[in-house]
Amino acid sequence: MKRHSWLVLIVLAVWSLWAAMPAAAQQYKPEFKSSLVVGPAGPWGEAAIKFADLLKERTQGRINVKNYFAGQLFAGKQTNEFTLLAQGVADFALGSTINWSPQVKELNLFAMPFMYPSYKALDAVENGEPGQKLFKLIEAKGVIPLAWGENGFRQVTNSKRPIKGPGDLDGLKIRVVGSPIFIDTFTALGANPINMNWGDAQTAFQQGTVDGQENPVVSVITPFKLWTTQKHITLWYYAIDPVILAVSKITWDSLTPADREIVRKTAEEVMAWQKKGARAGLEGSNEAIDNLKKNGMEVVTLSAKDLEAFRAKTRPVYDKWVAEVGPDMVKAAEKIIAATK
Ligand code: X2X
Repeated sequence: MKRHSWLVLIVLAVWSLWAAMPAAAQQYKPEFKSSLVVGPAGPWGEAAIKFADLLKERTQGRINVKNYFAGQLFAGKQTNEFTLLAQGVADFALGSTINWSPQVKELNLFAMPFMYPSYKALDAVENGEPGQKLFKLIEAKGVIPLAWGENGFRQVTNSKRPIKGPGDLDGLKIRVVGSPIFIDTFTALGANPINMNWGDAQTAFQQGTVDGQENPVVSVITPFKLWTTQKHITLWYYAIDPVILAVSKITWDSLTPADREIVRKTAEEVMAWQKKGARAGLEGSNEAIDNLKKNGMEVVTLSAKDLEAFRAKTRPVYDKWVAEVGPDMVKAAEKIIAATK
């Protein structure tokens, strides 16, 4: 053999050894970016911190996740978060299904007005066939979902008046996420929905350019101290908002199988803890609601008859969105929910 061929052989041999070496021995990038709409306070942000800490510890620092809170990573619209994740601009995200529903329209299953009567119904849908199908749909778009978590049941607040029936929403400017089902729902209720990022909404409440908003009590209303701008809250449980901890497929593929296992297990563990946190003071206790009152909010609770009036007004929105989400998926969820009643 010529000297030249020997050289080629040696290079090939060294290269194949390197390629076969477990990636753990190779270097991952020094920082994995994780996106969040909210800040570090409350169960949502706290879970992101816990996830990053545990991953670092369990991988001896190989996987170093940095949380970019308050939408720092997407800069533009919060409804772009899923796209950034699919592109690998964000490695991880702990994101709301609402923000991802423009890209994965089946996720609107959780925003169908007045669909979920209880946590039990929600859990059954997430853990059942619809939940599994949603994870597959997300994965097909380049994002690996790791575990369900929760923002919570969304309640409406405003600075103007108590909302006891659909008529009370007439003309109120309500900030909503830029996901079309919310525009439809609030339009049907006679309100004036305004699409805005969560970060911008804080200024709008302070300046009074919008009157109200809708978000869960423990995960958002409390950590953001919305009582400083919003006097009234109505507990109407009109939509549920799961969050999902997910990783970009690009990032996932760069990890060793052993590290993937650590990531998945840690995500499941942290998100089970997160879900409990999102329900604390709401389920089996009134603590979270009492705390709103203590901070000066006036709380409206609704009778079954009051709720029916809201449901009737938004029925055409529900019917329209059955087609968007997919009739089979909605039917499967309706069946599961009926069985939990
Ligand atoms: O923007 C919102 O309302 C929030 C924080 O709940 C979501 O990210 C959907």
